[in-house]
Amino acid sequence: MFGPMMPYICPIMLSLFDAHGGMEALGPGATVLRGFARKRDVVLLAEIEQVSAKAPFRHMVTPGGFEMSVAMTNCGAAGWVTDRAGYRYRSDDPLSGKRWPAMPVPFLTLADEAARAAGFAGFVPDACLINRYEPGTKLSLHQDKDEASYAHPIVSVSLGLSATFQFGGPKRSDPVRRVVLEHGDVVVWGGPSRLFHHGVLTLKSGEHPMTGARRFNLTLRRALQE
Ligand code: MD3
Ligand code: FE
Repeated sequence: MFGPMMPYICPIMLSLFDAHGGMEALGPGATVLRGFARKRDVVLLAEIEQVSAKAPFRHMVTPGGFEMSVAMTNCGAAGWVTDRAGYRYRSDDPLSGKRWPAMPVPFLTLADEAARAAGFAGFVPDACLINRYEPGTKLSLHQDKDEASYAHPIVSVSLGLSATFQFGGPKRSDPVRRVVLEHGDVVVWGGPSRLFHHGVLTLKSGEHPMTGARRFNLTLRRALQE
């Protein structure tokens, strides 16, 4: 069957590699897994819909009093919020007073598999911030430092319209790299990169077949305990 001239393609290796279009190192401990979530897009978008039916997307206010252009909601035991009192995690949604919707199992599975592929085995997030971008919205350069420990990686999942992501260094003034993140791309930020500055440039107008004129980003974090 597989004679000397017959190339053999191992189906197990194939199933591993078609899960993503490749891996790129972005920085120390930061890895892009191209297309890692693409095959799960229908399920992930349905879960976003379910979460936002219970905890609607809203524009939060920064401690300085500015309304964020990106709309946000959360699922999991802890949800990231901002208002005039500051940035923090809360176990309840300030809009309803109820706990955030539970973390969907497909989010947990994806977080674990992506973190493992990037070299961080056993990642169990307790917080998922869901960001919704529309054309004209952006996220200014910042650090993620509201979590109890920085020992865990962060897993970020891009869905819908592409965006240009900015990734700097430990100082705000460090030079930034720009990376285009497309539908299905997953980035794992751990090690030294965990505290690097990052942001998303103003979303350009466009239409995505599954999300219309929108980009969604899941940011899976371990916020509460070590
Ligand atoms: C790099 N969200 O919600 S996640 C955020 O596309 C946030 O919505 C972006 O930054 C978005 O805080 C990007 C990617 C990300 C998350 C955490 C990081 C990049 C990071 C921590 C350190 C370095
Ligand atoms: Fe961030």
